[in-house]
Amino acid sequence: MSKRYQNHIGGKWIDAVSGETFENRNPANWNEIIGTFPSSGAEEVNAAVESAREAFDAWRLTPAPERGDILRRVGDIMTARKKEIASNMTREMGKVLDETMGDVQEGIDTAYYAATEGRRMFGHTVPSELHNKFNMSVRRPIGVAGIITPWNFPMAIPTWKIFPALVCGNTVVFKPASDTPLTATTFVEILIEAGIPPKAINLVHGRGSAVGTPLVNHENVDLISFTGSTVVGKSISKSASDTLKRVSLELGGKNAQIVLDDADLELALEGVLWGAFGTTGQRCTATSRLILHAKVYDRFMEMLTSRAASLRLGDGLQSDTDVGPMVNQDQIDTVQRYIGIGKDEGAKLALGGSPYREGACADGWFHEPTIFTEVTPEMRIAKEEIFGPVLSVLTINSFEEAIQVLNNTKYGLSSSIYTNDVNCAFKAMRDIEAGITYINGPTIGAEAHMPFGGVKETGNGHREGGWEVYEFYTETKSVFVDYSGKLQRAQIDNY
Ligand code: UN1
Repeated sequence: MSKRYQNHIGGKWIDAVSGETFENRNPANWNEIIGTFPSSGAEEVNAAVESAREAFDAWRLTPAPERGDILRRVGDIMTARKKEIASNMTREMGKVLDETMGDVQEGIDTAYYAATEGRRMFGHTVPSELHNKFNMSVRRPIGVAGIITPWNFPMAIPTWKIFPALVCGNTVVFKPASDTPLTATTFVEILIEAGIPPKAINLVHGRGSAVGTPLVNHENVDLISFTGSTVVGKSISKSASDTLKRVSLELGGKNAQIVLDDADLELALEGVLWGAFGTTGQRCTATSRLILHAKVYDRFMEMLTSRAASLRLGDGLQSDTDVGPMVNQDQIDTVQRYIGIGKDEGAKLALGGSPYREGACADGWFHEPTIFTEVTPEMRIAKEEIFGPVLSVLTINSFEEAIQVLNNTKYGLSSSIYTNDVNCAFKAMRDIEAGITYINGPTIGAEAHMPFGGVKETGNGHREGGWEVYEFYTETKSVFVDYSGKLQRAQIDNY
């Protein structure tokens, strides 16, 4: 019998009102059921929001440094349990253990950053235009935060959102992806163990349409932070406008790595392999396009196809696995659909192209690393997010053309350029339309203390990570203290 997990609402672990559950399976072996989880809906969301609302006053009045101290303990517990949490994440969503270890570490780094933010939360003091008057701005929590997260970074992304929300004094209703409910459950258990007031952190499992939609529409939810597809992000943005919620959206990407003719090709090769096929390509920062200078095309493609062909597919818990499974059949279907589109558009399939079911991979959602060449900028496989192990290769003849091709997409999350020409590197930093640019590094490599997010249809202008995310989770109040003892009319009595 697989273990039955619960929601966390109103300070208690409880089933869905209907008693219905859904199964969570190991993508490397779909016969293994990780557990069953409550299929929740609007009723559970209402109870969770009520609980978060009830906990808000006491939590906002808890000194911010004390809130930060609790998050430090969260980081300590995550550190002690890092390997165990990572192993369960690999079982639940498939990526290799090294990567799930990194995912937990990203959460730990975020915890320690948030802990110290409790001692900053800077406001401003500025002079008043009047005599005997004092001006300052202070930061206030906003209220109940609705947090909706994806399955590809099942620990890092919830921590990017929930730690800043909490340290700023907000309370939380957390709706994790239904492919990674176990990691979310462990995370909430740790928050409570560390001392977050149980009613301040609510966890509601279930489908996006059943749980996410009522959360977004709820009039007592003050903000929504969402990471996922652009289609869902746009619909969240529309619905949330009815209640004028603050919304932060981290959406799709079509990230490219440029390799110029003066690049260190060995280095660029390691970068593109890690960027395109790490996490089985299921990252919003995955390298989905390689923009390759014609002068090094033949040499580099030979190096790339031979290395990519030798990547070992398998269970992410096996130490010799390079590439784990995709998360579920839907993702395989999407990738297969795009491979069909690429062929129809006239691109050449240079490697892979099929699901993989050999040997130990027979009962898992594996897919071959896939490379398309002869891709032109107008093809859909050059412009649309695929979210799988598929790399589209485009050829260019100059730096200027490379930038033009890179920018030819509606997304703008991450980007990379390999060159030893300092002038090209600086022009790339200036001209690439993306929230993140790596020079001589792959398109992935976020660090907890740097802002993370994108331009164009990748988001709505907010950033996760670093100092910037704290702006999103607080509201500014301007405070004026008049110690003159008389009415002073601004702009009138002083001019
Ligand atoms: C995402 O793909 O949703 O550096 C987040 C990176 C990762 C985070 C990616 N650590 O790209």
